[in-house]
Amino acid sequence: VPGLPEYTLAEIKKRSGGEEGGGRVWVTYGHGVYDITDFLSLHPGGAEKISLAAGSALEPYWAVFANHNTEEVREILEELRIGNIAPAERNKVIQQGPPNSGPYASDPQRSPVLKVNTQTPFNAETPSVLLAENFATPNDIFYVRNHLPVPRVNPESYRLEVKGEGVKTPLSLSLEDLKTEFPRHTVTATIQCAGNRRVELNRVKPVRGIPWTGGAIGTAEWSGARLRDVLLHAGVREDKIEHVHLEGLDNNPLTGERYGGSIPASKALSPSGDCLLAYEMNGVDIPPDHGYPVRAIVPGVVGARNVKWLASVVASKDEYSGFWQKNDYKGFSPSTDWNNVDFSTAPAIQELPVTSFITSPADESILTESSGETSEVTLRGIAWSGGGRGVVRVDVSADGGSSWHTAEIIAGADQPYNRAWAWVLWETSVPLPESREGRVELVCKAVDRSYNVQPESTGPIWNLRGCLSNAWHRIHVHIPK
Ligand code: MTE
Ligand code: MO
Repeated sequence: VPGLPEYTLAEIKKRSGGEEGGGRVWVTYGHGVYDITDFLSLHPGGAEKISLAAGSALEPYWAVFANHNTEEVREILEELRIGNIAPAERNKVIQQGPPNSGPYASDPQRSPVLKVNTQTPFNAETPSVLLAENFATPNDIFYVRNHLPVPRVNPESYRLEVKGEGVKTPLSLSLEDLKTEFPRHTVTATIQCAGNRRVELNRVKPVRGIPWTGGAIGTAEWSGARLRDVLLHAGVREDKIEHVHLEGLDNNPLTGERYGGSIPASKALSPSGDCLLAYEMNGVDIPPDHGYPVRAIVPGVVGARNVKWLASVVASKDEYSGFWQKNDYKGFSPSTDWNNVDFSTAPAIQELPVTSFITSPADESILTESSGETSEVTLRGIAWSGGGRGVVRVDVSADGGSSWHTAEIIAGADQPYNRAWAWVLWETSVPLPESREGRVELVCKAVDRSYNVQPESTGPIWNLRGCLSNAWHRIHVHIPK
């Protein structure tokens, strides 16, 4: 559109939100610049979701929420146009690129929708307000937890080694072998990082680790060969092994140490364990960040054992001896500190405990009179438990836990007994207390199939490494007087 003012990308960022922006929200689409401030409260998906794009391009959001890219939506947008992107900047890629040099230079491009914690290695989470938008998390916005540079693997020369004292016939499988010699099996499973919700522990006392909020969790439909089938094909000696090692191709550029871990042999071999050597994520090749061409899927087990870029599977009497199995990803008493911690005294985390999380409204958001939100509030979220236990109930309270409302499970309720690998999505409306103040606390807690419940507060589960943070989730909303 000629005749409109031109803005650089930096200016657009500056003018959007914050004090300098004077509370306005600008976004770009194509070459256009749009002031969407007055549209925020009209957005059918709620102001908090559209606000994620503030100061940046809409395309990456529309790539994951494809229902937006319609004539009608583009027309609404065009009415809000205030300018054009400066010509010199029009071809800037709307992805997050890796560094130009160094060990991380061949990392892939990523969607700017991801909330980045560290660039090298790349660690980024799904914005929590988007978590419960889809039962299967779109690949582009699935959280990424990398310890090392992403290995770039040639699918032609790729081999998966299956070996160890516990197999009679070691195998060296190509990607094609894996796809054609073993039945294809599909599992919908949630993966969660041991450190998800670590920030909540940090508020008690500082912990070491990436300060994940609630978005280091995601659900996908994974397809591949069953780990059990492959181990049986290799003539596994079931009674001779205790552990199955899973080692990745990614390695430390300085020490050469590879990422790896192990799982109990009983889990790997169980016909109802559903462990996969997966080559597809949500119906496409596993993307580079998530383990192309093959990753282990160990449903119900902490993210750390779902080893990506899988190089080898080793059947063994012993647990894997690498750093991430033996000296990390373990839980300790709140009184254990870095001076007295002895990692050999605690078992490696495998199955994760029950958790739940309110994804909407966003923490500290303001409820509006116009949307009828000030007498009751609609909450939405996710809940999940490890070990296939599944979630049987989610309770929500607007009065600090004196009274509870049981939420409706809106997706994922129907999962097999003891094989409920995926989260549930839930929703409920809760009346707000009569005598409410300006700021109201909303909490949720889930109950799993074993009737395990979440702890009420974070203090008693605090641990120096910030793992296993699963207390009642608490958010605050503001109600205008
Ligand atoms: N596998 C390899 N090879 N290297 C890694 O750094 N990170 C682990 C696990 N598998 C990791 C890995 C951790 S800690 C988690 S939480 C999950 O992968 C994250 O999987 P995602 O990046 O696909 O979400
Ligand atoms: Mo993790």
